[in-house]
Amino acid sequence: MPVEKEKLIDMYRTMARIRVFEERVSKEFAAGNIPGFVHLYIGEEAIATGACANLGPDDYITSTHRGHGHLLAKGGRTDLMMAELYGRKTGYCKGKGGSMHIADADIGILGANGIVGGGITIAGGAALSAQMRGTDQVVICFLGDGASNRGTFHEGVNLAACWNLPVVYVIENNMYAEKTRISDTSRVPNLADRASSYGIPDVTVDGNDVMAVYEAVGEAIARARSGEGPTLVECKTYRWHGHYEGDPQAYKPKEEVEEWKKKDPVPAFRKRLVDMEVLTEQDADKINQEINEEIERAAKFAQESPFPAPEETLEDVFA
Ligand SMILES: Cc1ncc(C[n+]2csc(CCOP(=O)(O)OP(=O)(O)O)c2C)c(N)n1
Ligand SMILES: [Mg+2]
Repeated sequence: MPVEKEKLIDMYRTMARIRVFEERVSKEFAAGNIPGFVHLYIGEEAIATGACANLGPDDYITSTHRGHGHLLAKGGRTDLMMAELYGRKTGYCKGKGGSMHIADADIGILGANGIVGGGITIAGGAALSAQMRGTDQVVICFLGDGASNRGTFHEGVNLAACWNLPVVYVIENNMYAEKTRISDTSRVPNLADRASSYGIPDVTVDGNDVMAVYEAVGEAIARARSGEGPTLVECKTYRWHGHYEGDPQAYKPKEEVEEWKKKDPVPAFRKRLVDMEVLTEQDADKINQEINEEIERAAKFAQESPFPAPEETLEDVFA
């Protein structure tokens, strides 16, 4: 089915927003303006964008420690996210959580997560709740190749399969878990092949092709919404930066990084939309300009916001 022009433009805007947001975070982190840890998604933008373009505001996602892209693609706000990264009171968690604790239940973001594989069982719970309430809501559970080796993956996917839960598992195979290559920790060439152990469908796609992700996840979501249960979608991609900002990355061959940079998903999608005459070069430049201004405003908002007061430290710790 042809995708509406507005939707395609929106997807480009989302990819550009993720890229510019994270480039700014990288710069501010290096300058010492952002405390704690940040794990950047640069190079993987097509996955969150293509997957979440299938969701409505009532649907859910669970995210990871590398979550900025997922949160932005589901409608998270750049100003509140930036303020949270800066540790400011105006941030999503009042500056007390940082990158890995950002959540916004009002728009179905069930949280970034510092526990690798932690979202898998949360996604199952949200999907079970949708099923019990008889809604047509679905859940996308984002996870890494490393997380797919965790016990929660087997438990969560198996139970979701048995109970036909409306969840789509999107494995972002960026080839590394911290410093370890997936080829050292898995003997299956496609992680999605593991779906056969659970009796659910699987698909492996080019994770740098936003339309391929959109279509594959779209089919999986249609199945989930109509009560046919979960699907395992594997998206092959690459993380351009270190595991965390500041990671010396001695374990990554330079040529490998250069090869993947040639497959940059953001300009590739821009070119595709220009070739399809969905956008002109001028339209695309204008979008980039608007996004640059938005991120500039978000950074300024964060920088000018106050830190939480020491006496607020224990507020909101228990719900
Ligand atoms: C349960 C658990 N084990 C280990 C860690 C430490 N850790 C943080 S990220 C990470 C690697 C995750 O790799 P992957 O799932 O492939 O995600 P990626 O970082 O590549 O996006 C590890 C081992 C953790 N946070 N939680
Ligand atoms: Mg990984």
